[in-house]
Parts: sequence; C-alpha cells; structure tokens
Amino acid sequence: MTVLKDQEPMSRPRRMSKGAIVGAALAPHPPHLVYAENPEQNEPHSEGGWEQLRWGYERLRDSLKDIEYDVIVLLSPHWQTYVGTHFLGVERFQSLSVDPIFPNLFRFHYDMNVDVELSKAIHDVAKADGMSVKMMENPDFRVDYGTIVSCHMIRPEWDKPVVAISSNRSRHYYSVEVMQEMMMQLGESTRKAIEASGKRALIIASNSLSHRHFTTESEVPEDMSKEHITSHAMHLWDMRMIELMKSGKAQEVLDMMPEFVEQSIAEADGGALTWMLSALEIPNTPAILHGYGTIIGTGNAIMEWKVGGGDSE
Ligand code: 2X7
Ligand code: FE2
Repeated sequence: MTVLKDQEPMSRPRRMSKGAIVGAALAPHPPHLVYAENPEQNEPHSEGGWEQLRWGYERLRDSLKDIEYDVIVLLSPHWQTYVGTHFLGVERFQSLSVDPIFPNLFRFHYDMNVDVELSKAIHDVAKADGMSVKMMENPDFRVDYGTIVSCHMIRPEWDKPVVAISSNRSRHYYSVEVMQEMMMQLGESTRKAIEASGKRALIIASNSLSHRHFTTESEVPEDMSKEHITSHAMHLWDMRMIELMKSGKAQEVLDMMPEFVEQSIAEADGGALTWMLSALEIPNTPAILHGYGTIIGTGNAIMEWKVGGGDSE
C-alpha cells in the first residue's frame, strides 16, 4: 500500500509523455523568399516578389499555430555529405550565411539553437539500425542556407531549437534507388528516436520540386514579369507530384521518384522528401497545398501533412 505523507494532497500520478511527430511539411528554401521578406537579419533589400509562395508560407505558419511543438527536425539538400549522414551537434550556431550563387540576395545573420540531445538520439538510433552517421561538432561550422531559409520561413521568431540533418549524396555515388533505400531507413530511425525522446517534433523536408534553373538573373531579381517555369515538362511534373501528395498517395510519390528526379532534375534527389514520408510511415492522408510558385524557373510547393499528435500531459 502506498503511504502518503501527512497533509500531502493526493496528486494524479504523472504520466511519462510519449514523443511524437506532430506535424510535417514540404518547405522549399530558395533564398529569394527571405530576400523578398526583408527581415532585419538579411543585408540586401528588396521590393518584395514571389508573393504566391510567401502567402503560402503565411498560410502554413497560420496552420502550424494550432500545433504545439518543441523542436523542428529538418533535412536540407544544401548540407551535402559524402560519407554518411551528419547531424548538427553544437548547442548554438551564430554566423553570416552567404548564398554562393545569389550573394546579391542572401547575406543572412543567423543565430540558431540546436536540440543536441535529440540530434544525438536520432544519430544513435540510425547507427544502431546500421546506417553510417556522424555528429558534426565543429563550433565554427557554417550552417547551410537551405536549413536557414526553411527555418526562417516556418518560424521567423527563431524561438524553437532545430535538429539539422545532412543530405548524403548517395544518389550521386549510386542511384536514386539507393538514396531512397537509405532515406527510408533514416526516416524510420528518426521516428523511433523522436517517439523515445518524449518530444513533440515538426519534421521538414526542405526542397524544391522541379529544379531546372534559368542561368541568368533578370536585372531586378524581384521583377515578377520575368518569373515562370523553365518548361512545360517541368510544370507537368510538378503538377503530377502535387496531385499525388494532395490525394494522399505517398507510396506513388516514392515509386515515381527515380523518374521524377531524372526527368525534372528534382531537388528531392537529396532525400529530404523520401526521408519525411518514411518518418510519417508513408501517409495516405491528403497533404494540404498552401502554395505553389516558381523561383528563377524552379518549381516550389509548400505542403503540410496533418498528423495526430503525441500523448502529452
Ligand atoms: O536552393 C535554391 C533552390 N532550391 C531553388 C531556386 C533558387 C535558388 O536556390
Ligand atoms: Fe535548393
């Protein structure tokens, strides 16, 4: 029999809360979006532009207001690693991020907190599951602009810690099929680690869809009279993939991935979308399309998967 101390009120036993993925999104990262928003952290100044996508991000942020989450877990194709998958492993990164192709648009002073505990937990589970992984513990490491742009557009307050995961370039060493196999495993390991952590995580695939760029920039980058998809074929691919996601056909997205990557130079080649769909156990719930638009000719969709949330107190 439990003996209560004198006068101590009987309290409800505390339940250990179970961690969960509580939301997920496809959140592309062209630096043009941050440039067009004119946040104080970015040095260049714009007259706006790419509103269709920025309004899409507004709708995503609004929708995420209903979800309580502790951490953003994100995979970016611009942190490219060639031996295994890497995880940020330092509590705080502060520096200047300059886009190597668009330094005229993106010179961003970032200050990012990392959830090293969860980062290490995902690393450890992935390692136990047979993956090649590494913690990135260099405090002078420069965080890639893909991670920074998606984080900023999702949460401009920068008040949530991040787990950033690198993109292993297995597609380039091997094939899209090998990339998919690895990302399916990484997604499962990510889900298991989040569930064991007791934390509520928002998971983000940071990538564009079709990815054929124009090779020259217009004189005024935000001149929207010059912005359109690079070809009809790219448009058709984007619409096909969006339709599949909107109708809850994640398995078909995965089945079509090799063809999609080859034919539309899709940025999903970095594995982010496959990883996220795997972490969500290949959802058959329809994704919500918050916005679609082109950026210097590439196709970009902002999509959200609503997920039943964890068992928290
Ligand atoms: O990283 C990007 C991208 N994914 C698409 C368009 C333009 C710039 O950067
Ligand atoms: Fe990109």
